[in-house]
Amino acid sequence: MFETIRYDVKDGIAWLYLNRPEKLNAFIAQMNREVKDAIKVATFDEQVRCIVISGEGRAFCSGQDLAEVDENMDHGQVLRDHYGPMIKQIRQCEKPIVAAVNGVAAGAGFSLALACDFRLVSERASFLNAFIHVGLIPDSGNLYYLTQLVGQSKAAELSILGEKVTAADSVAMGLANRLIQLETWEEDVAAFAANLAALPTKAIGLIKRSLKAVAELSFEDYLEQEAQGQRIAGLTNDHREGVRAFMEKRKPVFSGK
Ligand code: LHQ
Repeated sequence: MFETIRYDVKDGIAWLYLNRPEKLNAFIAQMNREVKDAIKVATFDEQVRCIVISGEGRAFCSGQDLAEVDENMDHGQVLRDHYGPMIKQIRQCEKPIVAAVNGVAAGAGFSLALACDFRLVSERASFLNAFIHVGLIPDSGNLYYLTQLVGQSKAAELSILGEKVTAADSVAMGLANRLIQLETWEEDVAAFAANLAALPTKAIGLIKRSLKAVAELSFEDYLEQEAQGQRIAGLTNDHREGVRAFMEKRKPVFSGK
């Protein structure tokens, strides 16, 4: 079904691996399209309660494949046609999405990691806003997310100086959530994803909706959006199960419904 990515679903988790390791998983249009399509499939697959994006080989993603860039390319149109739809598909998804950053995330690869809800970094990971080194500006939603995560000043520094951020520094500056040792990388990522897949999936989606609303709505409208979200959450089986489990002094078992 896919050629530039690997996509598998197991135990409620959709695993999406960027799969052009010889190019450090650089994007070509087909890969933009396949990531978008896989996220769409995962969004509508009732079995899926968490999505993990990672890279085959030593890199997460090195951004646009520069071998595909020539003077005939309209970079704006490439964003409208390929990168924008991919990032929007990720933003529309109400399931938790984890970027398991196994190596360097550069250019639009950095943007892809930023669009996810969580960034787990291995000791080998790094982030690089590489755009400046090829005379471009951060794209694919990069600065929208980056400024929210690290603030204007740090976002300016990372984008204009284009210096590499190490895994440890990325956690310290709030860019990444957890640093994971190499020896336990696979099992710790799997455990993080399994935990997410066992939480109340509908409530997670509604939290994601509220987090987006913070940036988009006035306070009045936000409070109304929050009330609508809580109304929906209050009608879920998982809410009932959570309350019942608390009263019965046992661990809840959430179904995602
Ligand atoms: C690559 C790439 C790559 C091709 C490594 N392309 N081959 C949107 C709209 C329209 C147009 C333009 O772009 C965009 C968005 C963007 O993403 S612009 C930014 C594009 N990305 C970059 O500028 C990053 C370029 N890559 C690098 O700076 C380095 O390769 C990093 C820092 C990612 C990794 O460095 P190293 O670990 O030292 O690896 P390397 O440089 O030796 O790369 C290994 C191979 O992968 C090498 O090929 P080779 O045949 O010599 O082994 C590279 O040429 C190839 N590669 N990134 N983006």
